[in-house]
Amino acid sequence: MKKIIFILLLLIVLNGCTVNEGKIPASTPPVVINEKVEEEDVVEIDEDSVDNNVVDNEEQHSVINVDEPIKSEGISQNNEAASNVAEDNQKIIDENEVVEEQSSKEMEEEPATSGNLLKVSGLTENELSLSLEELKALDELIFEADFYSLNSFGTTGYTHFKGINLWQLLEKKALIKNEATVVTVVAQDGYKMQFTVEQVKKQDYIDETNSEAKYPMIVAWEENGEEYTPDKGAPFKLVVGQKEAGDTNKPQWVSNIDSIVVE
Ligand SMILES: Nc1nc2c(c(=O)[nH]1)N[C@H]1C(S)=C(S)[C@@H](COP(=O)(O)O)O[C@H]1N2
Ligand SMILES: [Mo]
Repeated sequence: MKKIIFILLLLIVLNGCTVNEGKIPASTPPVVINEKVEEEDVVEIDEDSVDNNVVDNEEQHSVINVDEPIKSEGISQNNEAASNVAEDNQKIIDENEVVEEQSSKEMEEEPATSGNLLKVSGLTENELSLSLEELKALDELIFEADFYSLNSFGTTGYTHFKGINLWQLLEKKALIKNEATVVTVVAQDGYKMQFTVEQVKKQDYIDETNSEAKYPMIVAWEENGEEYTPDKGAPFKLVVGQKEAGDTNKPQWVSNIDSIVVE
């Protein structure tokens, strides 16, 4: 009988031990780490990460991705884990590249938004670099009207613009030279439209829906009663009517003009 009780006790103790062996010691933070493995989709977690008791998600992320590639150089028995780590690391590098591109773009755009000057250069007696306020002060050159637009998809519309007569700006303020033949309007995003001097000189662009309309090319700073705000780029838009009925004039409207180059 004693023997039977002893065997029973022994079985209970042994059974208890197997259960306990399956458990992770209470001193480690198993729940967090195990969840972490699923969340991060990391195939392998090494002992170091557990021992470090890294609990914070962000920190652990960086511990796994930054430290592991260095460690994996010495671990040859698990190529899959190493390549996973390498992939993960590549992801981090790519993300950093994107961040760097964004920040350098911001840096490029910063002077533009703080400067936002309309430049006129090339074959002129007077190179111009005008702020919005300076442009608005050229009262006698201001033109305002509803412009009809047609784009390449056939979309039409009317937009009220207020701005400066471009030919008069070139003739009276920039003092364009006689030998000039081409005017290129360049936007901050690199978009540009090229015109002959004759095209810029023309003061009777049409609206195919309104036989009375006659428009010059203008550099507008106000659209439908609202001024462009400098935080959205240089507040100058080239606006031009149609040469003839069916002329798709909208693509010629250059937003955020940076400079006008005369050649
Ligand atoms: N700076 C700049 N201006 C631009 C463009 C551009 O990409 N960049 N696209 C042009 C084209 S193709 C069209 S149809 C119109 C579109 O004007 P919206 O953006 O006001 O519709 O802007 C024109 N002006
Ligand atoms: Mo367009």
